[in-house]
Amino acid sequence: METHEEFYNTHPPPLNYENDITKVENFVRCHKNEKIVLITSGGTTVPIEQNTVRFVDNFSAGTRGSASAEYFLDAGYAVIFIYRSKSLEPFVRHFVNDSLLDKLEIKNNKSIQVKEDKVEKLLPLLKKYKDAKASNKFISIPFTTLIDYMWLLRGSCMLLDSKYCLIYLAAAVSDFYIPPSEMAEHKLQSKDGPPVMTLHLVPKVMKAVTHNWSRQAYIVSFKLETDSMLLETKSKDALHKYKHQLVIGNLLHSRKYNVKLISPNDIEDILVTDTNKKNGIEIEKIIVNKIKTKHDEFINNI
Ligand code: PAZ
Repeated sequence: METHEEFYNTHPPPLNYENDITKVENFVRCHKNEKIVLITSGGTTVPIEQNTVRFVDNFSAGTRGSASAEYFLDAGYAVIFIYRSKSLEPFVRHFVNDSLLDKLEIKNNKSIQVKEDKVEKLLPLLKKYKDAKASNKFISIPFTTLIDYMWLLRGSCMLLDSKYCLIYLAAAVSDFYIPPSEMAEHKLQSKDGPPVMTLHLVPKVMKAVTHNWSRQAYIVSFKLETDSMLLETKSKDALHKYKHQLVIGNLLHSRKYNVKLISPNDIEDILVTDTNKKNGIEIEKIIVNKIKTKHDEFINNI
């Protein structure tokens, strides 16, 4: 398998990379010696043509990452949100299922206002969002392809090498890709018959995060499985291999109400109860509160 160094040597950065990384650099400078979290969120695309019409994708909606971003802001963190373009974003996520236009009304044929019954939900979210932006506590940077993600991850992690930094790897990143040099240049044509292509393994960068790029930071990664029999073993293996401070194991179908927090000396099962659900408590709130405590202990070297 290709090493991560080989990967970066053979795949140039995306066009907007310099701009994006400068944005992260300025943000980190502004929050020196404050707690900062880098959140990755959503899936990655794997194009199958250079002029991309089609790509391989995955299920991730970005709920975990976008909800967690809101709770990290509540917990006092400055948040860098790196997300798959068009996946869920903090604050906006609360409105994706209902139309924005249905929340507005026209006043005197001249101006627009939010309908009275929608204000109760919209106002606190808008306030939190505006506060986060006004205090420069939140930036977001979109990516689309696996290669975009790989560059953003490395560039950002290299700027986050302090014990005050938390890296929260919630994105669902493809394990396979097609190098651009092996892709068809133009849209594949069905008249040419079923396409034959070889997917390559993406180099494992989880280890590089801890060992090369952000050695001082507190690192949390997620492990997704579909077979409950594998979850604990695979999460422990990941913890052992990558030496992250915490691995959070989750299963595809129960990920919204059950996760396992796996640290070197402890396994904690988190289950959102029916009462929690009724009160609108999301699992990310519980996860973020637990991580905040662990990160504080890490900073204070307890
Ligand atoms: O984005 P989402 O809320 O639909 O799903 C979250 C998740 C399952 C992608 C995340 O919790 C996770 O496990 N991410 C890592 C996946 C992996 O590479 O194993």
